[in-house]
Amino acid sequence: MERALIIIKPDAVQRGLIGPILTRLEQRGLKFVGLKLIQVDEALARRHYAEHEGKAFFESLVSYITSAPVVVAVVAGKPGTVEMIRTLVGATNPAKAAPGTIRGDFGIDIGRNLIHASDSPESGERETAIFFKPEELIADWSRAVDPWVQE
Ligand code: IDP
Ligand code: MG
Repeated sequence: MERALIIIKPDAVQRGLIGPILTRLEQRGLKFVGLKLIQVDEALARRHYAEHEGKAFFESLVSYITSAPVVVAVVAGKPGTVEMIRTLVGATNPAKAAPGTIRGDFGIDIGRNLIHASDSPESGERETAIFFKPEELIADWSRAVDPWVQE
């Protein structure tokens, strides 16, 4: 199984896009194993985005992600799930993201790109552990619809 951490970022929460963005993931057939509304503090933001420390946009990224509540979620699925979610999310810069992707349908600015999704299974594990305690995840629930989504 692979897991991806999803963050519905402050701009999307403020714009009333929690539902539409979750729907994109849900209607694809993806399965949530964790979901909550939180306020990210500076320490958490710096930890999550540690790979970008020192880049020109880093400080504005920290202030963006801490500027209002976010929804964090964990999606689990078979190998390839993380890559599939990245395709669904679209290019980092919404101005260049393909129509039909979340960023390509809802955004226009790289500094307000609505959603985070883990970029590899390894990142998915690292980021899930940053945002969720093990007891907050429901790893083993089964959906009645599963056999209709996956052969
Ligand atoms: P990703 O979210 O598509 O994985 P990353 O390159 O990992 O993109 O960058 C992390 C986040 O940092 C982006 O989602 C975006 O919010 C922000 N960011 C990246 N590049 C820029 C930039 O050039 N200007 C402003 N913000 C940026
Ligand atoms: Mg990234």
